[in-house]
Amino acid sequence: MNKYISTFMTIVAGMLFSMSAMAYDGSRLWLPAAVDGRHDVSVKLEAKGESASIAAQELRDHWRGGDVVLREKRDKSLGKEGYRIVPGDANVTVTANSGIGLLYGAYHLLRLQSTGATPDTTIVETPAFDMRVLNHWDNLDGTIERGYAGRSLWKWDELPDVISPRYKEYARANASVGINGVVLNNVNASSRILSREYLEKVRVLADIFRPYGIKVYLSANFAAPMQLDSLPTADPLDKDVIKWWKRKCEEIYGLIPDFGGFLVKANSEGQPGPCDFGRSHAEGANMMARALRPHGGKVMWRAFVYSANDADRAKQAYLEFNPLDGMFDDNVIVQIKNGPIDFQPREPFSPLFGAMPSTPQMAELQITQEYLGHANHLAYLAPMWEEFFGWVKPESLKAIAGVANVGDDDNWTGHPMAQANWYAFGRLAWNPMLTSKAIAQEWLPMTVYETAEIPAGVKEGLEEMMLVSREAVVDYMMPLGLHHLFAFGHHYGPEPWCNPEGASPSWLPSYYHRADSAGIGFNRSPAGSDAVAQYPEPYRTQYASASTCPDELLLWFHHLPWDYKMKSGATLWDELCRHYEHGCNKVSDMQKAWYAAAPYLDSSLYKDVERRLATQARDAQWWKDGCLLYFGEFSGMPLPDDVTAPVHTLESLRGIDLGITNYESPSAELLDSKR
Ligand code: BDP
Repeated sequence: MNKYISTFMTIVAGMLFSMSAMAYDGSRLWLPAAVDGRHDVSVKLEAKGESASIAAQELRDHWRGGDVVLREKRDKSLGKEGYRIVPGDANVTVTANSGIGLLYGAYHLLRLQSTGATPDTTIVETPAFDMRVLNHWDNLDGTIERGYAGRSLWKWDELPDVISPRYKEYARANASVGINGVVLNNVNASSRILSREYLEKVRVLADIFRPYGIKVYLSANFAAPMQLDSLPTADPLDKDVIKWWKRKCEEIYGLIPDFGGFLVKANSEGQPGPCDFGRSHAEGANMMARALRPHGGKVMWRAFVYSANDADRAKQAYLEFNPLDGMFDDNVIVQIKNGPIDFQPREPFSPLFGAMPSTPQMAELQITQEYLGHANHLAYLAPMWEEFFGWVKPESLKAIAGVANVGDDDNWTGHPMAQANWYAFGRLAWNPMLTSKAIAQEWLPMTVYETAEIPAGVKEGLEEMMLVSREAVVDYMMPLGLHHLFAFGHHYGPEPWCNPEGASPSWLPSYYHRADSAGIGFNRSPAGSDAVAQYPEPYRTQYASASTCPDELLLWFHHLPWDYKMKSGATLWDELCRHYEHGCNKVSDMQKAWYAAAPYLDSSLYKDVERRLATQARDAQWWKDGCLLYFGEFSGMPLPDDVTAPVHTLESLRGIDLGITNYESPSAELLDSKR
């Protein structure tokens, strides 16, 4: 062991110890704790600029592993943001083409330190995607659509004069995982964000984020010229409209020279768009792209559309966008949700991926847990994203976006364990080949363990708890390819029966589960809606027949009789019941793993997660009872012997109305009072 590594190891132990002495409020995230003033590391900075200075300061404050040289040096293979770390006997050298590359390299070193690893071989890293973006669904009034961690971080009323220290902390957290773009506002966008008044505020945030390598983007309302400046139309071919966007872009770039561009939700769920004026999505996107082009900006144009051009909503985005392939300007990127419906606990990949070979595409993942138990349920999402990258090759994508789960709660994400999803999104955006296990093994010791002495069994228990959590949610909410069984509006609990007056059919659970006395599931086979035809081979053939369709997607693609014989030999009904039971059991395993870790965790963290796991366990039972009692009325079959009896009645569950909005997670007290 060389001198450098041995110093490193002694110091790591000391640092982990000092970390344990700090009170936990979750605000530290996975980053090193505050400076303890006990270090004597020399950091030699051979680079200019603010990002490089931040890199040097981070290491001076937190690195305990020996002397470091940060050097800016031309090296084509590293690109704009990559870095090389070379450990030597006397010091470790980080090289990059830019200050931001050095900053990423510095965070890499700190990550190694916090996970107890040593930089003993050369490390070369470059990001898989140039754009790694967080989409905030934050409204200008401080609410967050589908946000469960308090109110918006952006204090619009105080900006531009009052600057919250959290803006910088937020930028630092993003840079530490390689996120380099932030869309500040909701896709259901208020035009006001493009007014001069708000752009002055946005400028302040952009200035704070810039040294951390983060570009600011804005969600733009397509009708902004009408709403802000009373133009009679927002027709993308109208010359005054074209001029309006051109001027608006000039104004924006005058304030924010490295502005990233626009994210646009057009002609979707009531938002205005080019189709209102008889124009196509491509005509709308290109008009905005041309206004941005002279300044180097991009348009992220969402493909989340489902106007009824087919009876099956799962086919609609493809039908609308596939014919537009090749018609978009090259600074437009079509942003596609991972699945064809809407961020369900499990969906197959959207067939639009790969179906527009001449159009840059990006994936939109949802970090906030709109459909996975809000801030009440522990659901580590990296396994879901790993599954997605198993289907959709990262090389086929130009960029990646995640709908943020961040708010102004002290711990940023509501559920303390949901920080792992923000972290995992960033890490996967940088390197989509990382396994969810490897990411959990980084995040846990950086964030959760209190001492280096955690026994191996307990540590593995916590890793397992995270790794099984998403599948547990799938099992107790909607296994075997079922989807959208949620309560109306807030999407929290089970309401497979829900049928409010005036709702669009494709917002109703019965549209998706199609349960009747003959069976359950959505027939998307060639004999049904034939959505399978939109998939490339080998998936098309595989999904088309129930006998080859994987169990976990079976009822997504097939409507099958209750006594259909599954691959296991059990009937569909029995297997469905067992999945619900299994999901509930997994939550109690998660509770046990957490309990076993108690002596090694900060007590307030322990109690917070323990309380949320208890809510999750009760919710899992609610889901199981609600779904099995309801579907049982159609199947007419009894629960198999190995599945425990419900504790609720269907009647009582049908009567539950949580009375919450799109902006909140129900409290444990509310849930207890309703069930
Ligand atoms: C759905 C949400 C809704 C969003 C919409 C979108 O329920 O609040 O506005 O997606 O992505 O998941 O535009």
